Amino acid sequence: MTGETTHNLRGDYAGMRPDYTVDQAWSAYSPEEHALWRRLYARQAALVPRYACREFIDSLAALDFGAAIPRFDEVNAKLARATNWRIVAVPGLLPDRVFFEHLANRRFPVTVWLRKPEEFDYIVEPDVFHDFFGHVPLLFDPVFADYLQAYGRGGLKADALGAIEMLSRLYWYTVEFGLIETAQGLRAYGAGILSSGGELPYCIESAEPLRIRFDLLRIMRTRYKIDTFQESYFVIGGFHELFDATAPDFTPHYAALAGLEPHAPRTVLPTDRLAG
Ligand code: HBI
Ligand code: FE
Repeated sequence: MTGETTHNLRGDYAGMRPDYTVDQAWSAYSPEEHALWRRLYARQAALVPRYACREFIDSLAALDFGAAIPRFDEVNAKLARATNWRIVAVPGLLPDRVFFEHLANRRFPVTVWLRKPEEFDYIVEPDVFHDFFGHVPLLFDPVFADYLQAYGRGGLKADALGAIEMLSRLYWYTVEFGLIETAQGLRAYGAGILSSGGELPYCIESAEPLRIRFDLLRIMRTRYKIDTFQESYFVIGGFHELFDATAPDFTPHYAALAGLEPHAPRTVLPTDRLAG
């Protein structure tokens, strides 16, 4: 979301603080919402052992938040000890700059509202299930946690250089829809996949999508679609690869890509190394 407005979004932005955070009114969640949370959790938890990366599986097992919508302050006590991150409650999608500012300070924004039962299979905007189930477990992995903070810092610089669109592709093809090569084969680490009932098996088993080895410039030049399963996935060998690739300053990358036509999501380039 690169627009600066938060209009026509679902969340209640009225009472938020200047940094866009709100309180998680945990007692306001209804029994029906906790029941929907349990159904969403049960569906994904059944898929995770076969399709998620080891770091996600281990962290999910240690957290144990399947019985009800989690209390953010309870998880924050554990998260602070693990990687000095914490989650902050927000009304929903944030303007890019605000979002980057939180990540740069090891704060992950988690939406407070839960989808409706009829959105069980698909939701457009991230809700508390997408944000919490999809993103929070990997905040407990030290390398991934450092990558995310580096991403946030990079985002603030990208904002100043007008390069946010290229950087949001990196977020999309790693943090949201990334795949990782493991000894057991391809696994998912992207939150958009891990929180999706259909895309989690699809991204590993389907012959449809392209699976391309991670290539930073290639990713920053590749468009993505937000309302279908991905047509291309990018594959890393480990979280260190993400962290190392994004350590150097991106200014030369932005200069190299400036003015070049972005690739459509389904493009295959002669330089692509296909994986899996
Ligand atoms: N806001 N709350 C929230 N969560 C996100 O994942 C998010 C966002 N704003 C912008 C955004 N993601 C992406 O455009 C990033 O690439 C910046
Ligand atoms: Fe997300």
